[in-house]
Amino acid sequence: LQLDQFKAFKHRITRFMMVYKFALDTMETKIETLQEEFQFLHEYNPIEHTKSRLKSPESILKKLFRKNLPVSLPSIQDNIRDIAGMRITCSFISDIYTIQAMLASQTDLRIVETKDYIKQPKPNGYQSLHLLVEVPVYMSDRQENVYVEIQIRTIAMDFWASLEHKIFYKYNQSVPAKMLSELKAAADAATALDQQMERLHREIGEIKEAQQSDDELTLQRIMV
Ligand code: 0O2
Repeated sequence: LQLDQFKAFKHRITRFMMVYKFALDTMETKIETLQEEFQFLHEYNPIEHTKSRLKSPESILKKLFRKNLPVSLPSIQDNIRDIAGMRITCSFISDIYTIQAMLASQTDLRIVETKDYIKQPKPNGYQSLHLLVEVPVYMSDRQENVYVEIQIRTIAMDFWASLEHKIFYKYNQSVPAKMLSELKAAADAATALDQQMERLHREIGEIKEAQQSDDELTLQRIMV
């Protein structure tokens, strides 16, 4: 490869990846806005934390090879849909669906695919809600619709997935059977914990609501 050819290639790749970074920036701003407004309206924040990442060129190439796909920018654009990825960790299961509904109502976002591994966990116990969204990105000379993969999960689901991922790679992807069944049991324990927390959350909400209507009644009596 000549130096000027290499420079041109690097320029193309950088510009290609830039679009995904802008799509992630757009999604981050959207989530921050939702979070702030939700906090203001309901005095409660449904999001514990968010994390965004761009897939490394090495991982992109590995995925192309694994799936036997052509190595070219159009092929990457069409086939690798998780170049831009965002993970949203929520406090409670219901928060996950609240976020999903809020995103679904945004007219400039298109939800291309939904994989609900909470209603139907993977056989190993993995749980998360995956949304593939198409985000418009406005460049100096054109508009591009860019895929962003959003994974929404609770703290317990995230805890499980992070450790499972580490174990999976530690054992070079062939985890001993005993460990697999222990991981599945740990996923069930995480589900039980999430369900218990959800019940507590609902009860606290009901108490808060009753308290609020009591306060409103008292205020009305004072005003009369
Ligand atoms: P990374 O490093 O997190 O990006 P795809 O391979 O994406 O074309 P697939 O497998 O149908 O197709 O996608 P799916 O089911 O939406 O899952 C993709 C991502 O979900 C994975 O990305 C993981 O982040 C996460 N995930 C899915 N299954 C599991 C699991 O069993 N354990 C854990 N810990 N995470 C999981 P990548 O590309 O594998 O990796």
